[in-house]
Order: sequence, then structure tokens, then C-alpha cells
Amino acid sequence: MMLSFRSAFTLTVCIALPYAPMAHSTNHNHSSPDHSSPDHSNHDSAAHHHASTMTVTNAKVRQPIPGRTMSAAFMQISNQSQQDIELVSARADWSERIEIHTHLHENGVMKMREIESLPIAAGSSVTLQPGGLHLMLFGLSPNLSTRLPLELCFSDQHCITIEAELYDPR
Ligand SMILES: [Cu+2]
Repeated sequence: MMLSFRSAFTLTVCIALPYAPMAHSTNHNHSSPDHSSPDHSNHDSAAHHHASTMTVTNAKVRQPIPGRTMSAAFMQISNQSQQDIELVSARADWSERIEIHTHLHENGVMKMREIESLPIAAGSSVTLQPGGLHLMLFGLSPNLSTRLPLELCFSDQHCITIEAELYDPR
């Protein structure tokens, strides 16, 4: 168990490094809101208010094991717009770095992998949960409050700030 965890962590760091220095500034320059989806020009005003179309429920941060500075966050993200939107980054002042992770089975071993973005199809929702998709939290502050503001940024260049609840799984 420990062995597979360590190797997954090493793998994660290797994948993460190229992206780390530019996490926020250059990630999603390609999607300009002015002409992102010409095909919905006939639709009504909803397309111009992306921020309110992403809703997050049941956001939780797992209390780290004492002495550790790494943990994970879980939540359900719903996309109520008429276009596919991706979660591209997350940040918080109580965590040095946050990555989007998924779990994969490889040779019977569960491994974590960083993914560059998390697609959420129009009108659907995605659940981040233990053993599956999650936000990986690195460099956690030693004294976390029970309610943790967390900023999520999406491919339509909108960011929302939600509040995650600290919970103890043990
Ligand atoms: Cu992870």
C-alpha cells in the first residue's frame, strides 16, 4: 500500500512539474469568451453568464493525517450551461498547490494521475470522490479552519469561490 502510494506520488510530481510555474496565467488563453461558441448565437442570454451556470455542492476537504501536508478535496460540480466547460485550475490560500487528479487501475494497482483539465459536459455534473476524481492538495497550512474558501477556474475564463468543509474520515 505504502509502496504504491509512493510511486504514484513520484509519478504525479514528474507530470506536474512542466505545468507548475504557469498554472494560472497561461492555461486557458485559447478560449476567448467573445467567440468561443459561434453555434449558440441563436440562444438567449444564458450563454453570457457562465459564472452562475457552474454550481458546486458538497465540497469537502479531508483532514490530513497528523504531520502530513497533503490531502484531497471532493465535491460535485454541475454545469447548467449549454456548452461543455472544463475545470482548469483551483487555488486556495491554505494550500500551496492544487492539482486535478484521477485514479487509474494499472496492473491491478490504483494510481493517481494529474489531468490538465476536467471536462464537464453541458447540462451534466461530475462527482469528485474518494477513489476517483479529486483535487490533490499540497503544502497544506498546519491549522486549517473548518470552512475553507476554494477558488475554481473554468475554461470559459470564469472563476468561482466556493466553501469547502473540513472533515475527518477517521
Ligand atoms: Cu491525488
